[in-house]
Amino acid sequence: GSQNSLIQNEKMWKLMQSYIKNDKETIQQSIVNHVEYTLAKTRFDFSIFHAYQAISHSVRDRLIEAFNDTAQYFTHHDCKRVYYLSIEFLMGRYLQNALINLELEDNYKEAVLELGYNLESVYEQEVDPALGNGGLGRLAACFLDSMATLNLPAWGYGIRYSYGIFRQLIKDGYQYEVPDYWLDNGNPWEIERLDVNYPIRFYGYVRKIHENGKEKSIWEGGELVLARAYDNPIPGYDTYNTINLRLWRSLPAREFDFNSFNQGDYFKALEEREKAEYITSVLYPNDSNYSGKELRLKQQYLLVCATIQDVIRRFKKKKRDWKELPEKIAVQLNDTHPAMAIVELLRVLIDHEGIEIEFAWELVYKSFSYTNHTILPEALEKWGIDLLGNLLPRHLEIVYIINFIFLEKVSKKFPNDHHRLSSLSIIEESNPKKIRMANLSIIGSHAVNGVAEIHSKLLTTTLFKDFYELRPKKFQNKTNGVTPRRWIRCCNVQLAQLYTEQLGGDTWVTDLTQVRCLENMVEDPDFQNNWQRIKRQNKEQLKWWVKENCQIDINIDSLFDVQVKRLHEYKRQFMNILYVIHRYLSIKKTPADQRHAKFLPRTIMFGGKAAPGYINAKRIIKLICSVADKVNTDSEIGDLMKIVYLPNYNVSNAQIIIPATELSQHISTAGLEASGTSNMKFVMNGSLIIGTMDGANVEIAEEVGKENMFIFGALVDEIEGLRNHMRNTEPSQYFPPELNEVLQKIDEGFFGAVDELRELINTIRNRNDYYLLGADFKSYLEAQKKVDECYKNKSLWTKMSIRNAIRSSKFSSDRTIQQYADEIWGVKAFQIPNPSQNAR
Ligand code: CGF
Repeated sequence: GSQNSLIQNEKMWKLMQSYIKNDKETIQQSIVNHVEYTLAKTRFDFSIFHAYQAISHSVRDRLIEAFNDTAQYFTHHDCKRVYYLSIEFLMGRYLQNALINLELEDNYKEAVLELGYNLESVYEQEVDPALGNGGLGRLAACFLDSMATLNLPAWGYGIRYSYGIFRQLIKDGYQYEVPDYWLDNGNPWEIERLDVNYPIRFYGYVRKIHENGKEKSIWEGGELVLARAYDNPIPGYDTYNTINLRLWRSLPAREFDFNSFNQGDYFKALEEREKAEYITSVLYPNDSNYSGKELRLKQQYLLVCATIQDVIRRFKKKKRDWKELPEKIAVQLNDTHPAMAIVELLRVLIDHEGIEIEFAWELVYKSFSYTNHTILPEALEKWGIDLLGNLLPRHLEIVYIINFIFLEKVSKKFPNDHHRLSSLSIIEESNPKKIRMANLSIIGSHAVNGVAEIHSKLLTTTLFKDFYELRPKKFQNKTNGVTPRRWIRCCNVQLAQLYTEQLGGDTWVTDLTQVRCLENMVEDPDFQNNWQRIKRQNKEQLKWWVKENCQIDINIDSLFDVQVKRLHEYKRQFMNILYVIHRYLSIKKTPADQRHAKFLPRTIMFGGKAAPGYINAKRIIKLICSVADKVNTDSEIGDLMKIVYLPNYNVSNAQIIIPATELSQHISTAGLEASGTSNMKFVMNGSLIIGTMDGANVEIAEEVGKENMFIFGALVDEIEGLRNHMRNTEPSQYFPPELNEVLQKIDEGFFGAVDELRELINTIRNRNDYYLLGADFKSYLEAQKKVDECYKNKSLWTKMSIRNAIRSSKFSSDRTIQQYADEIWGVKAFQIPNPSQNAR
């Protein structure tokens, strides 16, 4: 209502209440207005990129209307809100997604065409905002799309890095990392909030004072910086609701230190201020790997501190009792990176609001929940107490208090169980001592979840076993999901059309279970033909992409076999390329006139970034590229086999790669891939999976049927036994002969780069094959054989492909988010009424 409106002028208020129209002429006029007045361009200085900018600004205007209305609606209804805290959001391009979610793509296509532009080419102008490393950040992005679509009163909070994940160049088989200054040409999708700035303190000391017979802690001194808000509207699909991703950027604090400016060294004093901007300047390029750098901790604390201030300000807008806090907020920690929020909220409640610690702790505990994404030891965050105590002295004190209270309770339940106490403690008694962020997250949360059944099970039986025994009900599973908007509707337009035609409408986009109804079409020859036609067109598109970006001609009739994901030893790209070498050697051994009868043509594509400091991952890239060089130039092989390293794998090229894939590889050592999410995207787009019983593959098998996948390899319960066997056996005996032969070839220098490739193969020889390539190789070969057999039978393959896609509805992030909302957050949907016929 307008009762509290700060806008007193009737006329202005009335004008603000009208909406932009979406007819062709109005759209065209708004684009041209932006060309003239936002970009100040003339006809002599105009490119398609400027067209992209103007179009985006006109879409943004429409987003902002919905965004403002949604925010007001939530406030008006005083809804319980979800805050999704994540150090990464891997959003991908906005324009197409925004138009599709706003249901304006057709209008814009037509409007823009008349102005001389093809909308698809305009899409290509956008930089891919890549503020994340891989699965974890992309999951956060899919979740935002689902939260908006499900009308949940939710906001994401993250960091506005000036440099996203590096751009990967491949030269002479090596990865080069180029800084990704993605803001070079501005960013039409964000709204800078000049008036939303929060002070953030680092370092300093804690002073104790006594007030009314009580001790009080005051954290002061040190350095202050500001965190400024940048809002990124997130439209839901088939709803007017538009939520927000609020990203923080660090800036120098306004109140500067007169003293230092007075010392005469004006430039030195300015330099100090520049340092503040550095905090949010770059995303750490590690996936599933922890880096204990002070700057990283500063990033985490900046995110947490600004967010908690924002959350509390919103809570306090209305006069109410603190006990209502957990009824009004649910804070989800996407992994442990934002876990300091637990301590920060507690600190604010006790030090600033004067709340007793027991009560404050109850409020915190009920408000927070934590998602774990990995059991890899190298990924678990542990901050040295020196580093933490220096940067955040009051927080370290509070961690000790939390730990003390917690361990006291534990020792009452388990007296004299020192082993248990030390495993549950937040403090690791190493030298130097460390703060275990996972323990802090579990203790400070009322719910803890893993990201796939098998992973959640492993958490309660291994990594968090002792916590589970303490409070079994706290532990849940929330199998990951991906948004069908971006991963079907946007990236596979033809498949989306086929679904819409067959199902007589497009409501499947928000209810993916509907595509299951197509089960009765699996045997239909027309449907199969359509299916094949779509796959072929998508393959055609990827073929052009490869030609353009890799200068390699690939055979459209070959099987497109793809492994794209971060480079990591546990993901076993290494095993894949070793198999490829085996296949190559087998072809070479076959007499030339029999080769085509015996081998099916395959194009094997790899893609993914290696963390800049991860030497073995980089060696794997080198091996892949060396083998590619050899094979692709071998005239005896021709188009029986091509190997491609797809450079700079990111969200926008994933949108081309995934719909074109026929076989995708998800072949991690069992127990090590928490879930995987690209496996879901591939299946949704009709790719078959060759994979191990790991992560979400297990549940994919349950849904689509094992007979429609190529499952191989050791099961998670067999891993320990196999490792022992491996350690006690000579590699030459334990490796199958096919593998020995391949390793021998590399060792001989057949693929060049012999020194570094020897280093690489030594990581699995000498009884240290930790990821068990040797143990799984044989069954991998067999699975590959089955792939070839199935692919020979085109109709069989097509049917399997259809079954994969139409049985994948469980893996929509709408299902995942509904479960979070019901089982962890306790929040309801609030759908804002569509304001007018005009608006849509
Ligand atoms: O999170 C991951 C991915 N690497 O970002 N983990 N982390 N940390 C897991 O390894 C994936 O298996 C998982 O799908 C993803 C999102 O939960």
